[in-house]
Amino acid sequence: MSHRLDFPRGFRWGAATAAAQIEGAGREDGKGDSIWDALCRRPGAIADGSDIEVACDHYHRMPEDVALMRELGIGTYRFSVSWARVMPDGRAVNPAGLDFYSRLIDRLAEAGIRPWLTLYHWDLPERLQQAGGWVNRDTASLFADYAGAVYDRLGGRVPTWTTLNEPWCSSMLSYAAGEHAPGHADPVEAVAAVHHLLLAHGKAVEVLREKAARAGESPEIGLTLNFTVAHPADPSSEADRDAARRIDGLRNRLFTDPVFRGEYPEDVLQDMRSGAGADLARFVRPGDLELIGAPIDVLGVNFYNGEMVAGAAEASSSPAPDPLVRHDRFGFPHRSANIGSEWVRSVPRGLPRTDMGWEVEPDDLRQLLVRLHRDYTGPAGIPLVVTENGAAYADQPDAAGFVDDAAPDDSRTAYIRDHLAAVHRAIQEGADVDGYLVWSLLDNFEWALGYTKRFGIVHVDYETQERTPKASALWYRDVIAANAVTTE
Ligand code: PNW
Repeated sequence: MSHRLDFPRGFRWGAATAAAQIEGAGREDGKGDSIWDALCRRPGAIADGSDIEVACDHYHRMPEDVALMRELGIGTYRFSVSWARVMPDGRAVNPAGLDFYSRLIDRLAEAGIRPWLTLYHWDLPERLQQAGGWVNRDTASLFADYAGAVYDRLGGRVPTWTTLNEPWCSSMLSYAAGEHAPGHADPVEAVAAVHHLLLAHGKAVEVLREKAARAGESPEIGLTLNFTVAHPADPSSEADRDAARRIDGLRNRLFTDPVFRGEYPEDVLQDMRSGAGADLARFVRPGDLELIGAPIDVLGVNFYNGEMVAGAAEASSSPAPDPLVRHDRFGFPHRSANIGSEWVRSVPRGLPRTDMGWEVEPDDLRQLLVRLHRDYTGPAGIPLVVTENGAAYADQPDAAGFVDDAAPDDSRTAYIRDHLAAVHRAIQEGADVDGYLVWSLLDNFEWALGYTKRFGIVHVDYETQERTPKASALWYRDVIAANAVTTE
């Protein structure tokens, strides 16, 4: 029997992308290099040796992409602005860079699509990285200047603003794990980056609020975090429960506590300090936490997967001094992102996985949303919006062996459907969830994995740049039109 799950009236349906992953036009109209342009030039850094000079060529095909969204009934489009396009050296405004986003917003308005603007989706101007990047506290102030410059040009036409996308990734994967740009593997740099990113968020919120107030506007302002749900492998084992507490702390509470409570979680600071000598508190100055904890209007939730974790096996319970430093074939260091808890093991749950190797367990999303509402956003009276959720699956050939129009992609449709059902359950359980944006509109540059993973509901042929909606896109169009999901 099939069930129709109706979503609340006014529920926001949409799709998300990010500048570095789709735009291309790496050097056009005065754009400066970002740290991802630079990382792409480093041999071995990107799995398929690719770069982002062209990507999905969205910079030139934007009108076509907006028309496609309109056909799919997309109501909200979350995109990011490239700081290095707007400020090639991270400081001085390049009006031609802002022109592109101004045109995009005009097109969206014509198509009846609400823009949702993310200021930082990982593409720091390379010039600022040369001055230390997020390890340098000055970057937070420069980010506030950048936010102000974007508001000066686009404010009033953009109802929703996200300061940062996933600061966990731009600190831990970028400065501790060595995976994302700038590709460093130093836990002390990573904790500095955590604090300076959050400070940048706080300073940007302050600037945006000031500018909006002066213009008599009241946009929604928030940030987007990525979350995991950490389950102890054996709930009766103290070591496994401690492992789950540590991962929840590093991935979730390290960001939600300062933003919603104005304080860092002491247990997490202690884990990082004693386990890796990385003392985050050393970077905190008076007044910082007041800024970081200032009220926001919406929390963006990016969710892909949860995990089951276990403590160290007996023999290795006192970890070696530098536990997980690996060097890739080019000699670059990689390290665990779990600062001070490097020895925590991820234990497979025997669930199906996407092409990212990420386990599929939609109920983790229900648990996450209910918990965030209970512990953080409910008391603050603000809504949650799922700002990213989706899955990478390779193209499935049709019966004749061809990958062509509306290629069947049942796995992606099932992933989105089941996660939407989980969102629906969370709402029934009282979580205030106001929207869902699928990741991603288009197949695109999946960071260190290059073009090898396809997250799009729309297929991109990288030879011809032809866009073809996959079956999941057509299915999603019907969901949006019905404001409902039908499950088996
Ligand atoms: C997010 N992890 O990245 C980003 O916001 C997107 O730009 C990206 O394409 C998408 O998810 C898919 O990866 C993440 O290792 C990257 O846990 C890595 C992780 C989480 C999110």
